[in-house]
Amino acid sequence: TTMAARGTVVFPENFIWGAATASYQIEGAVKEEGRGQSIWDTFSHTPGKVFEGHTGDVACDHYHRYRDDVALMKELNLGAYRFSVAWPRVQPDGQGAVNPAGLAFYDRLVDELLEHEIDPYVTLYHWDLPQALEDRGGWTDRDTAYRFADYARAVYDKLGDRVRNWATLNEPWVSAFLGYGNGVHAPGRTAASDSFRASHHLLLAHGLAAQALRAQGAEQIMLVVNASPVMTPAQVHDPAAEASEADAEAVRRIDALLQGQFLEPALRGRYPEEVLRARSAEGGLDHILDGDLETINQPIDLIGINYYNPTVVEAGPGIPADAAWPGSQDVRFSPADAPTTAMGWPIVPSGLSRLLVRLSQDYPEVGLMITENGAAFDDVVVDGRVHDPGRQSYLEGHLGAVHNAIQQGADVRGYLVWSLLDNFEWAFGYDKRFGIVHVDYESLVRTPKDSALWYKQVIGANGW
Ligand code: PNW
Repeated sequence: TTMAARGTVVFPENFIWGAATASYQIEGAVKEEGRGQSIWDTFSHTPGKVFEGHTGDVACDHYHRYRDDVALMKELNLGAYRFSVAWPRVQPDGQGAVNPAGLAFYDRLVDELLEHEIDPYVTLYHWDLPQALEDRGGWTDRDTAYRFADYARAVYDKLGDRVRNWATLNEPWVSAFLGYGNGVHAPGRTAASDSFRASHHLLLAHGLAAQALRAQGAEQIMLVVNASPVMTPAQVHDPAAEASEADAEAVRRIDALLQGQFLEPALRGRYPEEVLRARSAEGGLDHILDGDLETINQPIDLIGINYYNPTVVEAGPGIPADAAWPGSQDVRFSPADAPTTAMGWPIVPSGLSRLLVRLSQDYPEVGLMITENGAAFDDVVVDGRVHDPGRQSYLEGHLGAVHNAIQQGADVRGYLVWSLLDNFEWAFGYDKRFGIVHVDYESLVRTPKDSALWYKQVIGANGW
C-alpha cells in the first residue's frame, strides 16, 4: 500500500521507481550453458587493464542467485528493474543460430520479475560484444550493426510477449570513445578514426534494432546516453555566469561530442557541425553512407539518461589531448568546486535539473527516464549494517533535482538507481561500490545499505 508523502517532495502519480544493473557487471557464470566470450572477458583477463586483475568470472553470481535478487528487489519496493542481456549468451559468436540455454536465463528472469510485479526494462547492449565480432573489426566494422539487429530480433522473439520496455544501446559514447579512443575500456583500441567509425556504426545498430523492435510490436523503445550538462567552472554554481568566447566554444564542442553526436542523429537525423568537423579531421566521413541518417532517425519513445556529474571545461590551449575527445587539444577539463564521490566525481545535483529541463525542451516529442544515477563510496559492513550517509544524501539531492525539473515542466517518467548491487565497476574492478545493496565478494552475501532502506521508504511514500 502506498501512503502519500508528508513532506514537500511528492512525485507524480505513476512515477516509476527502480534500479539498474548490467550483465557483465553482475552475472558471473561466464562459461556456463554455452555462453561465448565477450570483449570484456578478453580485456579483464589481459594483465594491466583492470584494477588488480579483477574479472567478471564470478562477479555477484547473479546468474545463479537471480531468484534471491528478485526477492530482494521486491523487499525494497522496486517497481522496475533494468538489466542487460549478454549478447554472447544468446549468440556465442555474435551471429547465426541462437543458443536456447542462454536465452532461457533471461526468460526465467523476466518471469520471476513479473511474478513479483516488477516491470522489466531490457537493455540489449551494455558493452559485452561477442569477441568473435571484435575479431572481425568490432564496432569499426559496419557489419556489426546488422548483426546487432539480428540479435535484437532474436531476443524480442523470446521475451517480447512479456517485456514492454526496450533499450537498444547503453551509452554509445563510452563504447566508442573509451573502447576505441582512449582504450580504457574493452576492446582497448586507441585510434580517433576508429572511435568515430565505432560511434557511427553503434548509431546505425540503434536505428536498425529500433526498426526491428518496432516492426515486431515493441511498446517503448529508448536509447540510453551518458548525458551530462557541459559548463565552465563559474557556471557550476551560477548557470548564468558569463563565459569568454573561447570558453563558450570549448563548451559547445564537448557538448556536441558527448550528446549531440548521438541525440541529433537519433532524433533529428543529422550530425552536429562540430562533430562533422572533428570527424573530417580524423579519418574522414566515408563510413557515413547515403541513407544512414534516415535509418538512425527512427521514432523512439524515451531517452534514457545516465547522469553522474556535470562536465566542466574551459579553453586551455596546449593541453595534451585525451584520446576520448578527438580534436579537443585546446580544451581543459577542470574540477568543479564541489565535494566528490569515491570515483572523484563532483556531486552537483543541480546539473541534473538543468540537463533534464534542456533535453525536454530540445526533444519535446520523447519522454525522459533516469536509467542510471548513483554514487560510489567506500562502504563497510559493521554488525550487519552498512551506514552510507554519503550515498543517501547523493540520492536525495538528485531525486530532489529530478523533482525540481518536473516542476519546471520536464517530462521525466521515472528513476532507476545505479546500482542494485555492488558490482564489477569496469576498469576499477570491485574496488568501487555503487550498490544500494552491499555484496561481500568472499561469501557473496547481500546486505541492504541504509540508503536502500531509505529508498524503500521513498518509493512507498512516492516522495518524502
Ligand atoms: C556507466 N566516463 O559507466 C555505466 O553505464 C555503468 O555500467 C557504470 O557502472 C556506471 O556508469 C558507473 O561508472 C560510465 O568515464 C563509465 O565518462 C565511465 C564514464 C561514464 C559512464
